[in-house]
Amino acid sequence: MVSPAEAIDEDPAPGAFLLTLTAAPAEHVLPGGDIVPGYAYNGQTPGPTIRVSLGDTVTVTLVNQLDQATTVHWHGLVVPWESDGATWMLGGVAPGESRTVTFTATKAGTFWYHPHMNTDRQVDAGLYGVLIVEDPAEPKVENERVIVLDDWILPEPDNGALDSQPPDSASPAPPHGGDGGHGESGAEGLWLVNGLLAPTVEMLSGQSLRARIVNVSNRGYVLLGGALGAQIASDQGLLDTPQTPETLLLAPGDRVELLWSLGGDGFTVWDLPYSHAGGAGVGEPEALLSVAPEGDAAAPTPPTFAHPGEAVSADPGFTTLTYTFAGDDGAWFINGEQYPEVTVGQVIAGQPVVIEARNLSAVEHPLHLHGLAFELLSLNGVAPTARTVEDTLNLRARDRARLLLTPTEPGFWMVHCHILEHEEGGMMTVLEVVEAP
Ligand SMILES: [Cu+2]
Repeated sequence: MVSPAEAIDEDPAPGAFLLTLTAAPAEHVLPGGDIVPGYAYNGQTPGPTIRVSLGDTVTVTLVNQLDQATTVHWHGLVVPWESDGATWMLGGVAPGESRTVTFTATKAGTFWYHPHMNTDRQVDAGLYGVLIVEDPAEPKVENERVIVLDDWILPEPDNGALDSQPPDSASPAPPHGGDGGHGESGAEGLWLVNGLLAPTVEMLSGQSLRARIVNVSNRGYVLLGGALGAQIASDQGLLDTPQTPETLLLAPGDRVELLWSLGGDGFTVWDLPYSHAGGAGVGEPEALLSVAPEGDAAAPTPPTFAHPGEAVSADPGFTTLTYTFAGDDGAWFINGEQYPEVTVGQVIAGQPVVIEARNLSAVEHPLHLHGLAFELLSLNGVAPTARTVEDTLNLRARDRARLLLTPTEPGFWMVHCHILEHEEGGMMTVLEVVEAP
């Protein structure tokens, strides 16, 4: 399995990355050969991986060849708010139109991009891609794979029901949206890895591989298990302290980076049964991908990254904002409101903010903040064992999380659930960052 094809920089000058990103109808070829209508960026799903260096100026012209308005959002990056792809006060890019946005890559890590309009349908239709910001100071790893996880409902071989389903002309819906075969939140799907079913990653023994894993599913959770190796990064780049987790939950929107240093033995990464209600999940583990080293060289010493090593911050004790997630199928709320009829919160750039997020509903919600990375101070009163900086945090039923952040970029930022059907169902609000007086 290879990584998705990378975007080619249209500006040869160093320090600047220029890209034309065209959203257009496309046909997806599923494992087994079925072809389903959908959307794609530059003709590919996942879209072209945008790879830039820390400090680069990134300029992207979004060309809309869809039959509906769209935008592109840079998930996890702090960008000028007008470039963020949210539709608050700006609206979308109409069919046949284009819009150029620019930002500076200020944080190294694995990020992704996707539309922020009719989001559940457009992402489901295949509009998503990965954005990597490289820090030139980081050690080079011999191998790297961008690993995009999306869950699809594959057509039944004998009835072709999905083939015969005419696409909704306003928003084609490929057979997406299950829960990776696990959980109780809907139809059964299968996890595809870069569009492939249980692919094999080939590499040489005696080498290391940096796996940049992104869950782009609308609402599918994946519980990674198996020989995961070292976790070196999460949503917002390198961890303060590398971890060796036995399992890793990736909620919709989450990213993780793993480092695999292999001898002659291969291994499989599994999607383990996961229960959205707590306790043990039901079902069998499913193979997500396998790694098959060639040769029998000894496992190398993994490269060493300069993890910052900062300790978990002390809770300053005040609460700036509270976000209460509530609702059930059909109506989803933050603080009793539904987007766009929301109260716009306000915080000041450069001043510490503590957000308390509570999930009063019976289902999980991955909280996502635009333009604002946050440190998890505590979950249900318990501080994490290691400092973790995220932009997407899963809230289980009844969870209460406290988050610390210092806004840097003035503007209007979306705060929402990254289960895209919940977000489109109103579970989204706006936080304004104003300049210090
Ligand atoms: Cu939700």
